[in-house]
Amino acid sequence: MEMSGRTSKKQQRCEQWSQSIGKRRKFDGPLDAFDGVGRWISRLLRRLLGEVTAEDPDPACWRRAAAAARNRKTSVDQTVAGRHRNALMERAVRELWAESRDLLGLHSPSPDDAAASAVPRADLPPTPLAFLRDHVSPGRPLLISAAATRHWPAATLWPTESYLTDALRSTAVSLHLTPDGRADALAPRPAGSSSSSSSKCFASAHVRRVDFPAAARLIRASDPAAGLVAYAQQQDDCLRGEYAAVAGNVDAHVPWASEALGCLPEAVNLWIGNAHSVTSFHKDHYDNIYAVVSGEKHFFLLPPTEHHRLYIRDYPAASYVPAQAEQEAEGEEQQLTRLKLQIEEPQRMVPWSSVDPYPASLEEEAASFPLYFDGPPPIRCTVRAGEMLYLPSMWFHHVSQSPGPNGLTIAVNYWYDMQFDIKYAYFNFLSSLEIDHGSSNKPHASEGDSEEDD
Ligand SMILES: O=C(O)CCC(=O)C(=O)O
Repeated sequence: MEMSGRTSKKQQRCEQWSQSIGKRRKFDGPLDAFDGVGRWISRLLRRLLGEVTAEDPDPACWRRAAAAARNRKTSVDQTVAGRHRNALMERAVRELWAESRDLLGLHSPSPDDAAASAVPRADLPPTPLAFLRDHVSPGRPLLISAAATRHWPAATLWPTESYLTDALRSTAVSLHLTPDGRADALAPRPAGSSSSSSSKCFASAHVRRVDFPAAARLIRASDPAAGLVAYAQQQDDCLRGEYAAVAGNVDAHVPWASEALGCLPEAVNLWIGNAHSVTSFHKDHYDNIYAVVSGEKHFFLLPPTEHHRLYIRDYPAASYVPAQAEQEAEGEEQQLTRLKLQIEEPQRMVPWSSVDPYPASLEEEAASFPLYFDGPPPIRCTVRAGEMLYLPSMWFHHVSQSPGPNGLTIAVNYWYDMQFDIKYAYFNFLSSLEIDHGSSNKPHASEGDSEEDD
Protein backbone atom coordinates (compact mmCIF):
# COMPACT_ATOMS: atom_id res chain seq x y z
CA MET A 1 0.00 0.00 0.00
CA GLU A 2 2.62 2.61 0.67
CA MET A 3 3.52 4.13 -2.55
CA SER A 4 6.83 5.18 -1.19
CA GLY A 5 8.26 2.90 1.49
CA ARG A 6 5.56 0.49 2.36
CA THR A 7 3.33 0.30 -0.65
CA SER A 8 6.00 0.05 -3.22
CA LYS A 9 7.43 -3.04 -1.54
CA LYS A 10 4.01 -4.60 -1.47
CA GLN A 11 3.36 -3.50 -5.00
CA GLN A 12 6.56 -5.08 -6.28
CA ARG A 13 5.79 -8.28 -4.42
CA CYS A 14 2.26 -8.29 -5.67
CA GLU A 15 3.46 -7.98 -9.25
CA GLN A 16 5.97 -10.79 -8.84
CA TRP A 17 3.57 -12.99 -6.98
CA SER A 18 0.61 -12.43 -9.21
CA GLN A 19 2.72 -13.83 -12.05
CA SER A 20 3.03 -17.05 -10.09
CA ILE A 21 -0.67 -17.31 -9.26
CA GLY A 22 -2.01 -20.77 -9.80
CA LYS A 23 1.34 -22.55 -9.62
CA ARG A 24 1.07 -23.42 -5.95
CA ARG A 25 -2.63 -23.83 -5.47
CA LYS A 26 -4.43 -27.06 -4.79
CA PHE A 27 -7.99 -25.76 -4.55
CA ASP A 28 -8.76 -23.65 -7.61
CA GLY A 29 -11.84 -25.73 -8.48
CA PRO A 30 -13.72 -25.60 -5.16
CA LEU A 31 -13.04 -21.88 -4.78
CA ASP A 32 -14.77 -21.15 -8.04
CA ALA A 33 -17.60 -23.51 -7.18
CA PHE A 34 -18.32 -21.59 -3.95
CA ASP A 35 -18.00 -18.18 -5.50
CA GLY A 36 -21.40 -16.97 -4.26
CA VAL A 37 -20.54 -13.32 -3.72
CA GLY A 38 -18.99 -13.02 -7.16
CA ARG A 39 -22.12 -14.40 -8.76
CA TRP A 40 -24.28 -12.07 -6.68
CA ILE A 41 -22.26 -9.04 -7.72
CA SER A 42 -22.48 -10.12 -11.33
CA ARG A 43 -26.28 -10.38 -11.03
CA LEU A 44 -26.53 -6.95 -9.44
CA LEU A 45 -24.25 -5.37 -11.99
CA ARG A 46 -26.30 -6.82 -14.83
CA ARG A 47 -29.43 -5.45 -13.19
CA LEU A 48 -27.79 -2.09 -12.60
CA LEU A 49 -26.62 -1.75 -16.19
CA GLY A 50 -30.02 -2.95 -17.43
CA GLU A 51 -31.79 -0.30 -15.35
CA VAL A 52 -29.51 2.48 -16.44
CA THR A 53 -30.03 1.58 -20.07
CA ALA A 54 -33.77 1.04 -19.72
CA GLU A 55 -34.43 4.23 -17.76
CA ASP A 56 -32.15 6.52 -19.69
CA PRO A 57 -33.83 9.07 -21.91
CA ASP A 58 -33.90 8.22 -25.60
CA PRO A 59 -30.61 8.30 -27.55
CA ALA A 60 -31.46 11.55 -29.31
CA CYS A 61 -31.86 13.24 -25.93
CA TRP A 62 -28.48 11.82 -24.85
CA ARG A 63 -26.84 13.18 -28.02
CA ARG A 64 -28.38 16.62 -27.46
CA ALA A 65 -27.27 16.59 -23.81
CA ALA A 66 -23.73 15.58 -24.78
CA ALA A 67 -23.54 18.30 -27.46
CA ALA A 68 -24.86 20.91 -25.01
CA ALA A 69 -22.29 19.82 -22.46
CA ARG A 70 -19.50 20.05 -25.06
CA ASN A 71 -20.59 23.54 -26.01
CA ARG A 72 -20.60 24.66 -22.42
CA LYS A 73 -17.32 22.80 -21.75
CA THR A 74 -18.95 20.88 -18.90
CA SER A 75 -19.13 17.18 -18.31
CA VAL A 76 -22.03 15.14 -19.64
CA ASP A 77 -22.69 14.13 -16.05
CA GLN A 78 -23.66 17.69 -15.18
CA THR A 79 -26.52 17.54 -17.64
CA VAL A 80 -30.03 16.44 -16.67
CA ALA A 81 -29.46 13.09 -18.37
CA GLY A 82 -26.15 12.67 -16.55
CA ARG A 83 -27.68 13.45 -13.19
CA HIS A 84 -30.47 10.98 -13.87
CA ARG A 85 -27.92 8.28 -14.69
CA ASN A 86 -25.86 9.11 -11.59
CA ALA A 87 -28.89 8.88 -9.33
CA LEU A 88 -29.68 5.43 -10.73
CA MET A 89 -26.09 4.31 -10.29
CA GLU A 90 -25.95 5.52 -6.73
CA ARG A 91 -29.25 3.86 -5.84
CA ALA A 92 -28.12 0.55 -7.35
CA VAL A 93 -24.71 0.65 -5.65
CA ARG A 94 -26.34 1.45 -2.28
CA GLU A 95 -28.56 -1.62 -2.81
CA LEU A 96 -25.45 -3.65 -3.52
CA TRP A 97 -23.91 -2.59 -0.19
CA ALA A 98 -26.99 -3.72 1.72
CA GLU A 99 -27.43 -6.94 -0.21
CA SER A 100 -23.80 -8.03 0.00
CA ARG A 101 -23.76 -7.46 3.79
CA ASP A 102 -26.98 -9.45 3.98
CA LEU A 103 -25.57 -12.22 1.80
CA LEU A 104 -22.53 -12.47 4.08
CA GLY A 105 -24.72 -12.45 7.20
CA LEU A 106 -22.95 -9.35 8.55
CA HIS A 107 -25.79 -7.81 10.50
CA SER A 108 -25.17 -4.84 12.73
CA PRO A 109 -25.25 -5.82 16.40
CA SER A 110 -27.70 -4.17 18.77
CA PRO A 111 -26.60 -0.61 19.63
CA ASP A 112 -27.05 -1.58 23.33
CA ASP A 113 -24.16 -4.01 23.06
CA ALA A 114 -21.13 -1.82 22.49
CA ALA A 115 -18.69 -4.75 22.55
CA ALA A 116 -20.58 -6.84 19.96
CA SER A 117 -19.38 -7.10 16.38
CA ALA A 118 -21.03 -8.26 13.18
CA VAL A 119 -17.94 -10.38 12.50
CA PRO A 120 -18.75 -14.04 13.23
CA ARG A 121 -16.82 -15.47 16.18
CA ALA A 122 -15.50 -19.00 16.70
CA ASP A 123 -14.29 -20.46 19.98
CA LEU A 124 -11.95 -22.84 18.21
CA PRO A 125 -10.03 -22.62 14.92
CA PRO A 126 -12.20 -23.92 12.05
CA THR A 127 -11.44 -27.04 10.04
CA PRO A 128 -9.80 -26.20 6.70
CA LEU A 129 -12.96 -27.25 4.85
CA ALA A 130 -15.29 -25.12 7.00
CA PHE A 131 -12.89 -22.17 6.72
CA LEU A 132 -12.77 -22.49 2.93
CA ARG A 133 -16.54 -22.96 2.59
CA ASP A 134 -17.80 -20.39 5.11
CA HIS A 135 -15.16 -17.66 5.00
CA VAL A 136 -12.58 -17.76 2.19
CA SER A 137 -14.95 -18.50 -0.67
CA PRO A 138 -17.64 -15.97 0.25
CA GLY A 139 -15.05 -13.45 1.50
CA ARG A 140 -16.42 -13.33 5.05
CA PRO A 141 -14.26 -12.33 8.04
CA LEU A 142 -13.91 -14.53 11.13
CA LEU A 143 -12.71 -13.78 14.64
CA ILE A 144 -11.18 -16.74 16.46
CA SER A 145 -10.85 -16.84 20.24
CA ALA A 146 -7.61 -17.06 22.19
CA ALA A 147 -7.57 -20.84 21.74
CA ALA A 148 -5.96 -20.13 18.37
CA THR A 149 -2.62 -18.97 19.80
CA ARG A 150 -2.58 -20.28 23.37
CA HIS A 151 0.20 -22.75 22.49
CA TRP A 152 2.52 -20.02 21.15
CA PRO A 153 5.50 -19.30 23.43
CA ALA A 154 5.02 -15.67 22.31
CA ALA A 155 1.65 -15.58 24.12
CA THR A 156 3.45 -15.59 27.48
CA LEU A 157 6.93 -14.26 26.55
CA TRP A 158 6.24 -11.18 24.42
CA PRO A 159 3.82 -9.31 26.73
CA THR A 160 6.52 -9.20 29.45
CA GLU A 161 8.63 -6.05 29.92
CA SER A 162 11.98 -7.49 28.95
CA TYR A 163 11.80 -10.68 26.85
CA LEU A 164 11.90 -9.07 23.40
CA THR A 165 14.44 -6.46 24.49
CA ASP A 166 16.77 -9.21 25.75
CA ALA A 167 16.26 -11.55 22.80
CA LEU A 168 16.78 -8.73 20.28
CA ARG A 169 19.43 -6.82 22.26
CA SER A 170 21.80 -6.43 19.30
CA THR A 171 19.30 -6.59 16.44
CA ALA A 172 18.74 -3.51 14.27
CA VAL A 173 15.11 -3.16 13.18
CA SER A 174 13.28 -0.77 10.84
CA LEU A 175 11.37 1.89 12.72
CA HIS A 176 8.75 4.00 10.94
CA LEU A 177 8.70 7.56 12.29
CA THR A 178 6.05 10.24 11.87
CA PRO A 179 5.13 13.32 13.91
CA ASP A 180 1.58 12.10 14.52
CA GLY A 181 1.40 8.29 14.14
CA ARG A 182 -0.15 8.48 10.68
CA ALA A 183 2.17 6.85 8.17
CA ASP A 184 0.82 5.95 4.73
CA ALA A 185 -2.01 8.38 5.24
CA LEU A 186 -3.17 11.72 3.90
CA ALA A 187 -1.59 14.86 5.36
CA PRO A 188 -1.82 18.57 4.48
CA ARG A 189 0.48 19.27 1.54
CA PRO A 190 3.64 21.05 2.71
CA ALA A 191 3.65 24.79 2.08
CA GLY A 192 5.52 25.83 -1.05
CA SER A 193 5.04 22.54 -2.91
CA SER A 194 3.55 23.06 -6.33
CA SER A 195 2.08 21.30 -9.36
CA SER A 196 -0.85 19.57 -7.78
CA SER A 197 -4.37 20.77 -7.28
CA SER A 198 -4.85 18.76 -4.11
CA SER A 199 -4.44 20.39 -0.70
CA LYS A 200 -3.40 17.00 0.67
CA CYS A 201 -0.63 14.54 -0.05
CA PHE A 202 0.08 10.89 0.69
CA ALA A 203 2.66 10.85 3.51
CA SER A 204 5.07 7.98 4.17
CA ALA A 205 7.10 7.55 7.34
CA HIS A 206 10.80 8.26 7.76
CA VAL A 207 12.34 4.79 8.18
CA ARG A 208 15.39 4.39 10.44
CA ARG A 209 17.32 1.27 11.41
CA VAL A 210 17.53 1.30 15.20
CA ASP A 211 18.68 -1.32 17.73
CA PHE A 212 15.61 -3.05 19.12
CA PRO A 213 15.99 -1.87 22.75
CA ALA A 214 16.13 1.76 21.52
CA ALA A 215 13.23 1.08 19.16
CA ALA A 216 11.10 -0.29 22.03
CA ARG A 217 11.92 2.79 24.13
CA LEU A 218 10.97 5.12 21.28
CA ILE A 219 7.72 3.26 20.65
CA ARG A 220 6.70 3.37 24.32
CA ALA A 221 7.52 7.10 24.52
CA SER A 222 5.72 7.92 21.25
CA ASP A 223 3.45 10.91 21.55
CA PRO A 224 2.18 13.34 18.92
CA ALA A 225 2.44 16.07 21.59
CA ALA A 226 6.22 15.54 21.47
CA GLY A 227 6.16 15.42 17.64
CA LEU A 228 7.41 11.84 17.29
CA VAL A 229 5.55 8.55 16.96
CA ALA A 230 7.45 5.34 16.21
CA TYR A 231 5.87 2.19 14.79
CA ALA A 232 7.79 -0.99 13.97
CA GLN A 233 5.77 -2.14 10.97
CA GLN A 234 8.17 -3.11 8.18
CA GLN A 235 5.91 -5.14 5.91
CA ASP A 236 8.43 -7.24 4.09
CA ASP A 237 8.17 -10.62 5.82
CA CYS A 238 10.03 -8.96 8.69
CA LEU A 239 9.25 -11.58 11.34
CA ARG A 240 11.29 -14.10 9.34
CA GLY A 241 13.86 -11.42 8.44
CA GLU A 242 14.78 -8.70 10.96
CA TYR A 243 13.08 -10.52 13.83
CA ALA A 244 14.24 -14.07 12.94
CA ALA A 245 15.67 -14.50 16.48
CA VAL A 246 12.11 -14.59 17.90
CA ALA A 247 10.21 -16.01 14.90
CA GLY A 248 10.21 -19.47 16.52
CA ASN A 249 7.96 -18.12 19.30
CA VAL A 250 4.93 -18.26 16.97
CA ASP A 251 3.69 -20.83 14.46
CA ALA A 252 5.53 -20.59 11.14
CA HIS A 253 2.14 -20.61 9.40
CA VAL A 254 -1.51 -21.13 10.32
CA PRO A 255 -2.07 -24.80 9.50
CA TRP A 256 -5.85 -24.72 8.90
CA ALA A 257 -5.52 -21.58 6.75
CA SER A 258 -2.58 -22.96 4.74
CA GLU A 259 -4.53 -26.16 4.10
CA ALA A 260 -7.65 -24.27 3.02
CA LEU A 261 -5.78 -21.76 0.87
CA GLY A 262 -3.49 -24.38 -0.62
CA CYS A 263 -0.26 -22.49 0.03
CA LEU A 264 2.06 -21.20 2.74
CA PRO A 265 2.10 -17.50 3.71
CA GLU A 266 4.06 -15.24 1.40
CA ALA A 267 4.94 -12.93 4.28
CA VAL A 268 4.81 -13.04 8.07
CA ASN A 269 5.02 -9.56 9.61
CA LEU A 270 5.48 -8.19 13.10
CA TRP A 271 3.74 -4.95 14.19
CA ILE A 272 4.81 -3.15 17.39
CA GLY A 273 3.30 0.21 18.30
CA ASN A 274 1.52 2.18 20.98
CA ALA A 275 -1.89 3.86 21.09
CA HIS A 276 -0.80 6.72 18.81
CA SER A 277 -0.16 4.71 15.64
CA VAL A 278 -3.11 4.46 13.29
CA THR A 279 -3.31 2.72 9.92
CA SER A 280 -5.56 4.53 7.44
CA PHE A 281 -8.22 2.86 5.27
CA HIS A 282 -6.75 0.65 2.57
CA LYS A 283 -7.08 -2.85 1.16
CA ASP A 284 -4.55 -5.58 0.38
CA HIS A 285 -4.18 -8.31 -2.19
CA TYR A 286 -3.77 -10.91 0.51
CA ASP A 287 -5.88 -13.16 2.66
CA ASN A 288 -4.78 -11.95 6.06
CA ILE A 289 -4.63 -13.88 9.33
CA TYR A 290 -4.00 -11.20 11.94
CA ALA A 291 -3.04 -12.38 15.46
CA VAL A 292 -2.71 -10.01 18.41
CA VAL A 293 -0.11 -10.99 21.03
CA SER A 294 -0.23 -7.99 23.39
CA GLY A 295 -2.86 -5.25 23.72
CA GLU A 296 -5.78 -4.82 21.33
CA LYS A 297 -6.32 -3.83 17.70
CA HIS A 298 -9.48 -2.01 16.67
CA PHE A 299 -10.51 -2.67 13.06
CA PHE A 300 -13.05 -0.72 11.00
CA LEU A 301 -13.98 -2.94 8.07
CA LEU A 302 -15.77 -2.32 4.78
CA PRO A 303 -16.46 -5.08 2.24
CA PRO A 304 -14.94 -4.59 -1.24
CA THR A 305 -18.43 -3.90 -2.59
CA GLU A 306 -18.34 -0.58 -0.66
CA HIS A 307 -15.38 0.75 -2.67
CA HIS A 308 -17.14 3.99 -3.66
CA ARG A 309 -17.61 5.01 -0.03
CA LEU A 310 -13.88 5.64 0.41
CA TYR A 311 -13.46 8.22 -2.37
CA ILE A 312 -10.16 6.90 -3.70
CA ARG A 313 -8.32 9.76 -5.36
CA ASP A 314 -4.80 10.49 -6.59
CA TYR A 315 -2.54 12.34 -4.13
CA PRO A 316 1.08 13.43 -4.61
CA ALA A 317 3.52 11.17 -2.73
CA ALA A 318 5.45 12.76 0.13
CA SER A 319 7.86 11.46 2.79
CA TYR A 320 8.84 12.58 6.25
CA VAL A 321 12.51 13.48 6.49
CA PRO A 322 14.58 14.79 9.42
CA ALA A 323 14.19 18.56 9.71
CA GLN A 324 17.96 18.88 10.17
CA ALA A 325 20.72 16.76 8.67
CA GLU A 326 21.24 13.69 10.82
CA GLN A 327 24.61 13.28 12.40
CA GLU A 328 24.04 10.36 14.67
CA ALA A 329 25.27 6.91 13.84
CA GLU A 330 22.85 4.11 13.10
CA GLY A 331 21.33 2.71 16.27
CA GLU A 332 21.25 5.97 18.22
CA GLU A 333 17.94 7.48 19.12
CA GLN A 334 18.98 11.08 19.91
CA GLN A 335 18.01 13.82 17.48
CA LEU A 336 15.10 11.82 16.12
CA THR A 337 12.81 14.54 17.24
CA ARG A 338 11.82 16.77 14.35
CA LEU A 339 10.49 15.63 11.02
CA LYS A 340 9.26 17.61 8.05
CA LEU A 341 7.18 16.52 5.09
CA GLN A 342 8.62 16.71 1.58
CA ILE A 343 6.87 16.08 -1.74
CA GLU A 344 8.78 13.40 -3.64
CA GLU A 345 10.69 14.44 -6.74
CA PRO A 346 9.97 13.50 -9.45
CA GLN A 347 6.37 13.81 -8.44
CA ARG A 348 4.25 10.69 -8.51
CA MET A 349 0.63 10.21 -7.61
CA VAL A 350 -0.72 7.66 -5.16
CA PRO A 351 -4.35 6.55 -5.29
CA TRP A 352 -5.59 6.54 -1.67
CA SER A 353 -8.79 6.71 0.31
CA SER A 354 -9.82 10.28 1.11
CA VAL A 355 -11.87 9.33 4.18
CA ASP A 356 -10.68 9.76 7.75
CA PRO A 357 -13.23 8.14 10.06
CA TYR A 358 -11.98 10.31 12.97
CA PRO A 359 -11.66 13.72 11.30
CA ALA A 360 -10.85 16.98 13.06
CA SER A 361 -14.10 18.41 11.71
CA LEU A 362 -16.80 15.78 11.36
CA GLU A 363 -19.20 18.24 9.76
CA GLU A 364 -16.73 19.15 7.02
CA GLU A 365 -15.66 15.56 6.38
CA ALA A 366 -19.26 14.32 6.29
CA ALA A 367 -20.19 17.02 3.77
CA SER A 368 -17.22 16.09 1.56
CA PHE A 369 -17.68 12.31 1.76
CA PRO A 370 -21.39 11.61 2.21
CA LEU A 371 -21.28 8.08 0.83
CA TYR A 372 -19.09 7.10 3.79
CA PHE A 373 -20.72 9.14 6.54
CA ASP A 374 -24.36 8.64 5.42
CA GLY A 375 -24.00 4.95 4.59
CA PRO A 376 -24.06 1.88 6.85
CA PRO A 377 -21.50 2.12 9.67
CA PRO A 378 -18.22 0.29 9.10
CA ILE A 379 -18.09 -3.15 10.68
CA ARG A 380 -16.15 -2.81 13.92
CA CYS A 381 -14.05 -5.60 15.33
CA THR A 382 -11.65 -5.51 18.28
CA VAL A 383 -9.03 -8.26 18.26
CA ARG A 384 -7.72 -8.93 21.77
CA ALA A 385 -4.46 -10.53 22.86
CA GLY A 386 -4.54 -14.19 21.85
CA GLU A 387 -7.27 -13.74 19.22
CA MET A 388 -6.96 -14.02 15.46
CA LEU A 389 -8.91 -12.18 12.77
CA TYR A 390 -9.34 -13.61 9.30
CA LEU A 391 -9.52 -10.56 7.04
CA PRO A 392 -10.42 -11.60 3.50
CA SER A 393 -8.46 -10.09 0.62
CA MET A 394 -9.68 -6.75 -0.80
CA TRP A 395 -11.59 -5.80 2.36
CA PHE A 396 -10.94 -2.19 3.34
CA HIS A 397 -9.58 -1.79 6.85
CA HIS A 398 -8.66 1.06 9.18
CA VAL A 399 -6.72 -0.01 12.28
CA SER A 400 -6.06 1.67 15.64
CA GLN A 401 -4.66 0.09 18.78
CA SER A 402 -4.49 -0.02 22.58
CA PRO A 403 -1.30 -1.21 24.27
CA GLY A 404 -0.99 -4.18 26.63
CA PRO A 405 0.55 -4.18 30.13
CA ASN A 406 4.06 -3.76 28.66
CA GLY A 407 3.07 -0.46 27.01
CA LEU A 408 3.12 -2.03 23.53
CA THR A 409 0.61 -3.42 21.07
CA ILE A 410 2.23 -6.44 19.42
CA ALA A 411 0.73 -8.39 16.53
CA VAL A 412 1.80 -10.90 13.91
CA ASN A 413 0.09 -11.26 10.59
CA TYR A 414 0.26 -13.93 7.92
CA TRP A 415 -0.31 -12.75 4.36
CA TYR A 416 -1.45 -15.44 1.96
CA ASP A 417 -1.57 -14.76 -1.77
CA MET A 418 -5.14 -14.00 -2.77
CA GLN A 419 -7.00 -15.83 -5.49
CA PHE A 420 -7.18 -13.53 -8.54
CA ASP A 421 -10.47 -15.09 -9.60
CA ILE A 422 -13.73 -13.88 -11.12
CA LYS A 423 -14.60 -12.00 -7.89
CA TYR A 424 -11.47 -9.91 -8.44
CA ALA A 425 -12.68 -9.07 -11.94
CA TYR A 426 -16.14 -8.11 -10.65
CA PHE A 427 -14.68 -5.86 -7.95
CA ASN A 428 -12.46 -4.14 -10.50
CA PHE A 429 -15.44 -3.59 -12.74
CA LEU A 430 -17.50 -2.26 -9.84
CA SER A 431 -14.74 0.15 -8.83
CA SER A 432 -14.53 1.47 -12.38
CA LEU A 433 -18.18 2.61 -12.23
CA GLU A 434 -18.53 6.29 -11.65
CA ILE A 435 -20.93 7.65 -9.07
CA ASP A 436 -20.81 11.40 -9.42
CA HIS A 437 -21.95 12.27 -5.92
CA GLY A 438 -20.83 15.87 -5.66
CA SER A 439 -17.45 17.28 -6.54
CA SER A 440 -15.56 15.18 -3.96
CA ASN A 441 -16.46 11.96 -5.69
CA LYS A 442 -14.82 12.30 -9.07
CA PRO A 443 -12.91 9.12 -9.86
CA HIS A 444 -9.23 9.45 -10.56
CA ALA A 445 -7.62 8.46 -13.81
CA SER A 446 -6.19 5.21 -12.48
CA GLU A 447 -9.28 4.08 -10.59
CA GLY A 448 -9.61 0.34 -10.58
CA ASP A 449 -7.28 -2.01 -8.94
CA SER A 450 -3.88 -0.46 -9.42
CA GLU A 451 -4.73 1.13 -6.26
CA GLU A 452 -3.90 2.04 -2.75
CA ASP A 453 -3.50 -1.49 -1.51
CA ASP A 454 -0.32 -2.89 -2.80
O1 LIG B 1 -1.94 -3.27 12.41
C1 LIG B 1 -1.94 -2.33 11.65
O2 LIG B 1 -1.62 -1.19 12.01
C2 LIG B 1 -2.38 -2.49 10.21
C3 LIG B 1 -2.55 -3.91 9.77
C4 LIG B 1 -2.78 -4.01 8.29
O3 LIG B 1 -3.05 -3.05 7.61
C5 LIG B 1 -2.69 -5.31 7.64
O4 LIG B 1 -2.48 -6.33 8.32
O5 LIG B 1 -2.87 -5.36 6.41
